[in-house]
Amino acid sequence: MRDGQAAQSAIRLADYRPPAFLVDQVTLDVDLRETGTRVSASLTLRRNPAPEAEQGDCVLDGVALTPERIAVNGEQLADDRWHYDGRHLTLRALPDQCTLDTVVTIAPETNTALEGLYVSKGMFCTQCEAEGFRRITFFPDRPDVLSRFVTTVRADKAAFPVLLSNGNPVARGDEGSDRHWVRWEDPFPKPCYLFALVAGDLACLDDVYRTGSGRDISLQIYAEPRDLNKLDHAMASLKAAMAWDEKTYGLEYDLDIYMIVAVSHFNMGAMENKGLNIFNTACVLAHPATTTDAGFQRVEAVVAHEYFHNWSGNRVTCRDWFQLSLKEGFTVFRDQTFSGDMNSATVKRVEDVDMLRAVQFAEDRGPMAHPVRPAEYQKIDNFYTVTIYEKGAELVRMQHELLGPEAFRRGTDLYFSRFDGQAVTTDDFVDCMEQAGGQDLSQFRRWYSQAGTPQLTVQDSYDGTTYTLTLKQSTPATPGQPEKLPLLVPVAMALLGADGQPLPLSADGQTETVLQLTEAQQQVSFEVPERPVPSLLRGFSAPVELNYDYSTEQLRFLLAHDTDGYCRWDAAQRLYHGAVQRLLDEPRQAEAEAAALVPALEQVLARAADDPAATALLLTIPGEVALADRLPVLDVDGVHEARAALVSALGRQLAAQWWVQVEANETSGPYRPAADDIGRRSLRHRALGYLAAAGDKQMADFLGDLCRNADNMTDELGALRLLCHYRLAGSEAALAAFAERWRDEALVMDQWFAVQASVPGAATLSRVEALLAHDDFDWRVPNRVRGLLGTFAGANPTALHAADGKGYELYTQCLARLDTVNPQVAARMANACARLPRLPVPRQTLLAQALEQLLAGTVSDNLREVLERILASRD
Ligand code: B3K
Ligand code: ZN
Repeated sequence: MRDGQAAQSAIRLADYRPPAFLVDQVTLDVDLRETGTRVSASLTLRRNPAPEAEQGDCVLDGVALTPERIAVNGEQLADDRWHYDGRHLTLRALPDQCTLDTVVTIAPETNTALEGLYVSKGMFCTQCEAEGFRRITFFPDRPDVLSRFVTTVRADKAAFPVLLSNGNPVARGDEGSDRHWVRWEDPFPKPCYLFALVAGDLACLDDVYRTGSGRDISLQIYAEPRDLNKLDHAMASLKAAMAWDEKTYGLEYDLDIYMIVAVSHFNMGAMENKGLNIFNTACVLAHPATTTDAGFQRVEAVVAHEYFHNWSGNRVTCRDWFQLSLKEGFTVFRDQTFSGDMNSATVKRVEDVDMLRAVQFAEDRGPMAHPVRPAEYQKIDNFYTVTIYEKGAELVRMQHELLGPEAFRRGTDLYFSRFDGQAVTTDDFVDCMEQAGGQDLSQFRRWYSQAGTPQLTVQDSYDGTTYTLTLKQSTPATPGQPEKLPLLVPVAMALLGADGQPLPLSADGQTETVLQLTEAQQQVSFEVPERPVPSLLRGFSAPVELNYDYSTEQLRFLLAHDTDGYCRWDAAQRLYHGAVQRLLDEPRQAEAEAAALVPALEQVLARAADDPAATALLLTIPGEVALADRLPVLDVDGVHEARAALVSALGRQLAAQWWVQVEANETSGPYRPAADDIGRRSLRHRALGYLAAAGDKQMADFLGDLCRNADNMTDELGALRLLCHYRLAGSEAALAAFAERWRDEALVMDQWFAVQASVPGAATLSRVEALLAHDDFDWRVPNRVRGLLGTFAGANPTALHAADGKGYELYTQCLARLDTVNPQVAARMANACARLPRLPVPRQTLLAQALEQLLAGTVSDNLREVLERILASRD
């Protein structure tokens, strides 16, 4: 086992106790060197007076540090007063108040795990959440220790002209002729996971934001000089997010300076370090020539997300990592609402729900299922999941809906004022909502502790005057949680009459209501003059799986008439699922299934100009992974064939209309990442996709031209993807030309790797192997690894699950290699195997063998936790 330690045992929420020692003040001095970087730290320690706090020695975290000096109140500590085992520094008989001085050396230059201090393309940067600060210096590395930081950064002047840390710069100076230093002071006490440091040769885009109260904030976005022209969108997004948070939550920025730095080696999207966000280049750089529409929208969302953390996360932080969703679920809810307000709220809602249902529901069904507030974990890095983030956001959304916007805002005001400067829990958040809304949310709290996707089964009857709905809820067992209790499930609904209009549900004429389901089974009745079509779970009012036996006619009716954008989209999804399901039994019926869909889709297309973005979503057939997830046993090949046949038949039968959309949605003028243009491009590419699937003879030329001549990356990459996916004439030449054009743009090349890894079929395995050996493939760059291996393992079922097990061999070999470089990314990528128990034999046996073999070798704690959970899920 690496790390030279026994397997990590579980950490439990039930064992939480406040820390034995608090740190009021931290003075850091970081002397950056090519080798032998030295960190001097001075901590003002104070024994925690809280009676329930841990007792005994002062134990600080510290991983891979080489101690050079340990002194208390200025005196070197005798050898028998301290012990360092490579993970913890134990200090014996420490006075209740003292100053601890430590000096350690660290090796950022060899840090490929990208936790703590590391080097990315010649610049120093940090990633401390969740437990990276312990790789920089000795410290109680837990979020409930809040300290004031003063940080001095020293480095070579020519190689690292820019030296940054949290807060405000307060002093700077030279050190001899070739080195310099800058001192930063952060006035806000913070947990050490929000510490950041950057040193590099960086260009900066400067701007100023004037807050509602009239303060001028200096905004600075740093990147490599060559990327200076790709920062405008991030800056505009940041200013929009600052204004939105003032308007929507009454929250203003607090420091005088807000900095963002783009780095190319980064384990996830971005990090909200106080006053000094560090971003994956993929989430900050944007330029029409190199960035797709989705990329532009991602930059806007992530810039906003990290900015919103300044209050939801930084000013009010988490007591322990079990409370991670306190900051992440709430902040995702905030960024989702922001993006909806900036673009189309309906389109954003559908995209978010689509992702939640495809990815989070799958997580809930598999071995990694866990509650929004987990009760235990081994490696917290493995719990930055869609459950914590996206399901957590749904829990906040439900509270917003249950309370209504005004009471919710009173609740957030109370939360931020009551807990400012504190480290708190999800229960503290719900307490504020309960108080502000005057509602008892005790049953609602079960959503935080109970894992799994609730099943909501609805039946109805009509006796000529009374329409009765019977609603049942149950949550399936998940690992470690065999029994589940009923939840408070808000079910927004309407009843549509034969003319497509919603019927009044009560004497006051109201046409939509929110049922609050609290029992395992409940009935509700409405007096209505005709048998209605129910429009259920409007806006996706709760993260549940709705089982109602809609007839095909009812679904077509909802698709044509429902005014709720989510329900319309869901009706289309149900129609597609139904068609694919039937094709699995009757593979030759694709033309007939398509023909049955055509009238409904023609209606959708007739209204396309009203909302191209929503139309594109309505016309999107679920992907292979989502389709297969509906089946008890994963039929990878069957789903691929059925889906491909249906798309191709729809392509042929609606060919004329697809061409109309291709013409009608060509955007004119220079590229704009604005919602209306983005919508038109997405509908146009949807239409092109159908035509390519149909084998339209003009497609190879049309797409080849588009790929060559496009003035924006959305068109260029969209065309390349279709050329490759359908292996059209000219696809290899297009790939070669694309690589030639974009060889120096890393983010574009990530897409070039991804496109090739996504081509369905076992033949892609040899392509992936070849790309692993490509000069531009680099195991140390997570974006590149995600582009190639993440796409192959996560989005290409017919390659990963190739019948002879070759996909599993390649994949587990890659995981083993990646784990030696970057355990966090390896563990995340291993989640692609979580569907193991639903694979048919012999695939299940082949994958299990490959995983067991991997586990038998040397693996990190991160990867081991995931592999063990997956293997244990097999019956
Ligand atoms: N808080 C960070 C995530 C840190 C992940 C550490 N493994 C980004 C975010 O959610 O804003
Ligand atoms: Zn976040």
